[in-house]
Parts: sequence; C-alpha cells; structure tokens
Amino acid sequence: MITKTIQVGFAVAALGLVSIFASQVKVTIAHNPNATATSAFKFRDVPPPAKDDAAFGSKLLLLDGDIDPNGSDLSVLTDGLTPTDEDQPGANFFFDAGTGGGRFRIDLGSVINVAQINTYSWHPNTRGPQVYRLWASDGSDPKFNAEPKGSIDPASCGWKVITVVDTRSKEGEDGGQYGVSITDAGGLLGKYRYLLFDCYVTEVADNWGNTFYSEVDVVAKK
Ligand SMILES: [Ca+2]
Repeated sequence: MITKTIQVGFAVAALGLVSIFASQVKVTIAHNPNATATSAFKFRDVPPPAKDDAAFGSKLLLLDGDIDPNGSDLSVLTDGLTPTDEDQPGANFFFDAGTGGGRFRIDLGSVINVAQINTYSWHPNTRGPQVYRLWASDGSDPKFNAEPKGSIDPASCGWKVITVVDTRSKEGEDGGQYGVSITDAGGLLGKYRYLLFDCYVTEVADNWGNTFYSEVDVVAKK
C-alpha cells in the first residue's frame, strides 16, 4: 500500500478585522494496487467505507454533466456499500464515457460539525484514480445558491473551497483501489450542510477517464 499526505493551508481574513485564522486541511491518499485490492476496501492510513456516517442515505443532486447509463445513479455513493469486484459498473457512479466530468451535491439535511470527508473508488486502470475539487457550505450566505450549475463559480454564491484531490501518480500506473480522507489538523473541517464535488477526468487520451466512485463518507465530529 502506498500513502501520501498533502498539507494545504488557507489563511482567511474575516469581516475586515485583523483576526486571521488558519485551517490546515490534510488530504491523505491511500492506494491498493490491482494485485492487492480486495472487496474489503482496507487501507493503511484511511478508514474503510462506513455505513453509519453522516452522509448515509443523504440527498444527492446532479448539477452538471451526464451520468453513464452503464453505472448506477448518485445514490450508490451514500448507500454504505462498495463493489465486490475491480470492474463493477453497477456498484459505482461515474460520468458518461467521453465527457469531461461534472458536478454533484450532497445535502446532509442540517449543519453538522464535519471531521472527515472520505471518498472511495475502484477500477483496474484509468478510472481508478480520483481527481476532484471539493466545496462546502452551511447555506447561511445571503447570496447562497444551493444549486450552482457548472457554469457558476461556487465561490461567488456562498461556497468555500475545501481542497483539490488528485490521486494520480507521475508514473501513471494508477489502476486499483483508492481511499481518500480529508481532515483538518485541528480536528474540525468545518460546520457544513452542503458538499459540492467538481469531478474531473483522470486522462483525455481515450473515453475512459471518468472515475468509478464507489462511496462518499462524511464523518461528524464526536
Ligand atoms: Ca456505495
């Protein structure tokens, strides 16, 4: 298993005051290559997919892009289940072949203290790695747009960028299973109700660059 950690720091000045606080978003990427990936979805430094997390059964909404009819709809991302095989379209959500990704939203139903956001994927080659930008909101901004289409910059309507995830390696031998865990050094990512995922293709050399996403977990701070 290979694990790498990326530290992303944001400094935010609020309300024109000198008050500056820093959050330390940490992205932990775990990879099980094809030879060792199993249906157990076990990783060294990322927890396995959960069923009792805050995203279980939450409402999902497609905001941009086309769903591949060979795969599942968005609900597969929060059903607590993961594929039992490395190439199982019906157990994954993915954007349509030959398209450039898309955007979807998770509504947790109410504002919660989010400690972790974990994403899981599995495919034997170019649809294994994950490349996305994650946004979040508590919905309180007067300009808040709960359903920003792909042409709208979420930053302009009450959303905050949490981080960018890119699990691809320089070597490009990226098939297998991925677990990504997004946390904060302080223990709390933030108080959020909505999460927005801008998903990108892992490559454009052929039509098979849209990731097979298996599950998204949101872990509330205890
Ligand atoms: Ca699932």
